[in-house]
Amino acid sequence: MTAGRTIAGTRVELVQGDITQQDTDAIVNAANTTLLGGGGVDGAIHRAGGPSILEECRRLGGCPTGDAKLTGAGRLPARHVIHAVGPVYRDGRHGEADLLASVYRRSVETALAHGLRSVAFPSISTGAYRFPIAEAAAIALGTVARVVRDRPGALDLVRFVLFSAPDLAVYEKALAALPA
Ligand code: AR6
Repeated sequence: MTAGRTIAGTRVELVQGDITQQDTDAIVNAANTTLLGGGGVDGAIHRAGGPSILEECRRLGGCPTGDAKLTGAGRLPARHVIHAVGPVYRDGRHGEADLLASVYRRSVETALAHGLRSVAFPSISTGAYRFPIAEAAAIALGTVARVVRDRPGALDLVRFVLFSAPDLAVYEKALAALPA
């Protein structure tokens, strides 16, 4: 079963799965400031997408934390990859929440700037970067809801792709808690 809500004309969907298999206009990569690859989502995307993504990333000259940059998607079913750099979580007192909100907002804005209509996100910063997932889910969904309300109907679909059933359950709870 797919959980979801429609917010200002945009379907916000939660699924358990693999981000590399999504056929949305763009998938979002949980990247680092070098944009030169890594483990987790980043490793999976470069492995499945092939070398053209890294070739494009090399020309981008990195990306600051809280921001996002777009490339093609190589052999992936998606058309584009939005490389988004979430914060490393230290203790919650180093601007982590603002930076996580920023990375979701900038990712959606990047999709809109390129005329894209559907985007799939992983749970940014909650793996290697250790952001506590309940707080991260509330920030992710709250930020996306705000951005789509500001641009009603500009996007058809925002899908969150959670790797595990427990992570999906956390996002379902956060989605249900969003104000109408
Ligand atoms: N599809 C969907 N979700 C996945 C997948 C997948 N194929 N693989 C892992 N996850 P992480 P971060 C989940 O570590 O915390 C890299 O080295 C995973 O279980 O990928 O933002 C980068 O280069 C977790 O819930 O991203 C950076 O250096 C979530 O995706 C650093 O890790 C995010 O985990 C970024 O760390």
